[in-house]
Amino acid sequence: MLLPFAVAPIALIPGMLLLPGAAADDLLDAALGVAALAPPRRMMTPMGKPMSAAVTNCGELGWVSDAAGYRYAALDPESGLPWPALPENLADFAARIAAEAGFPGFAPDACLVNFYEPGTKMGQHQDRDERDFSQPIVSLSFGTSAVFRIGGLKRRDPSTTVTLHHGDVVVFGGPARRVHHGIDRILPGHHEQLGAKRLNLTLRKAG
Ligand code: MD3
Ligand code: FE
Repeated sequence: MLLPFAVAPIALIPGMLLLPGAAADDLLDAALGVAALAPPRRMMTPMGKPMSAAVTNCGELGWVSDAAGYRYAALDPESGLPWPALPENLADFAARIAAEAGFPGFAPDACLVNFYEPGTKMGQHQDRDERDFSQPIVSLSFGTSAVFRIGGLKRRDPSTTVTLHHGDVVVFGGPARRVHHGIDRILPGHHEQLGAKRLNLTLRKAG
């Protein structure tokens, strides 16, 4: 049997496990393949403002935002086509990491891909468009580093920050699944494939 974790996991808050550098570059390559098929775009918030991050998706379902609200959709509204398939290495990696974190049987059907330029951020929010909050979310970060803010279940709860680096993986489950969170700042830096950008993947069971 393989060792449970290749790197020592760090419990950030109950239910939130950071695995520094656990994601290898083949997972980044898979994400860039998805972006080549379904180009990242800045979606409109229901309030009519463009989101800061450019997003795309792969898998059976993709997260979309427009004047009608936030939801998961089987078709890319830009092309009218199904989202690209969820690459097998990403699905397998997320399932393995989730199982090791105490969530056996995680079978992601959606992967949201966020691209951040320097100077962009993502405001504090909860992820609540998924059907079953007993299912975790697995996040992979690539490229330049970012200041990730972790709050609590209520918007006004105290928050802390942690910097996420290239290859870092975070599992959000159990009591951490519904906490407020956001990206305060993208740090300056350079990556061979991504330049100054940061790429974040979140693997989810949405449907
Ligand atoms: C905590 N993305 O896509 S990943 C998002 O770096 C999102 O692009 C950020 O928040 C990013 O919704 C943060 C970390 C993350 C993702 C999902 C969570 C943290 C979470 C769901 C529940 C709790
Ligand atoms: Fe989120």
